[in-house]
Amino acid sequence: MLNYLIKKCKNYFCTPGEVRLIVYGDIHGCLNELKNLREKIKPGNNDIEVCVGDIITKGYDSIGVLEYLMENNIKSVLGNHEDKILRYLEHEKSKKKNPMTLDEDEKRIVKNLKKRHLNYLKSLPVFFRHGDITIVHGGLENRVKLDNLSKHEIQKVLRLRYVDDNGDFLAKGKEKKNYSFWADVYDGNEGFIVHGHRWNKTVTIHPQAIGIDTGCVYGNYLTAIVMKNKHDYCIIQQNGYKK
Ligand SMILES: [Mn+2]
Repeated sequence: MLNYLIKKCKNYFCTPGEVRLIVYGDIHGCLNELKNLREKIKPGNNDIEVCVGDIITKGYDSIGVLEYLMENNIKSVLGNHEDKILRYLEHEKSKKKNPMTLDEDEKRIVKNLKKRHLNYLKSLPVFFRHGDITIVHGGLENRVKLDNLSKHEIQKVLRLRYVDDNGDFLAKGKEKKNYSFWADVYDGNEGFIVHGHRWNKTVTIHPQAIGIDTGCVYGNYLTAIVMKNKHDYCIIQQNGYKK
């Protein structure tokens, strides 16, 4: 399937005036890989570029990625890693001891975060819709409606991997006997979903969703999906970060 998509891509040109939705998988601070991937795609003025979240942490240049996304008018949805930094900073405002702890990398990010970076992070939405395509970081339970998310449901959208046989969220490590990857049972009621969060060696194609986190920060690939619509898209990849 993937080979077919890549072959199909060889003659993939953007005709003038056409709008393409370009979605990037989890970048995790891998600035050069993002630049190289965009060099291959050559986004046009009409294209809309959106990241699936987890643009920062783990990689070598999180602040550089934020700066680059802002400079190039690239949007993102919120990932669990951006959310963690934002929640940590909210706790810092209070006089009580911060209940959250950060690793060294996260501490460095917080230290170097300028006001404009913070504003960008605060502006990230939980989901992004473009026609019948929806972008979220983690995933969606069938009964959940994106336009009416509770605080608790937002956390699940950022983190969802597996659901039980009732279609309910299972926390990481809590997978029971009869569980499914959410996208394998997703009914499409909130559009065709492009997501990240659970990385895989290859893009994962589901009936009503596609997963594009291919573990760039773990040395695999950074993936972009270039979409004209949910039936007409191609996958473009860049080698991941090698230590
Ligand atoms: Mn994630």
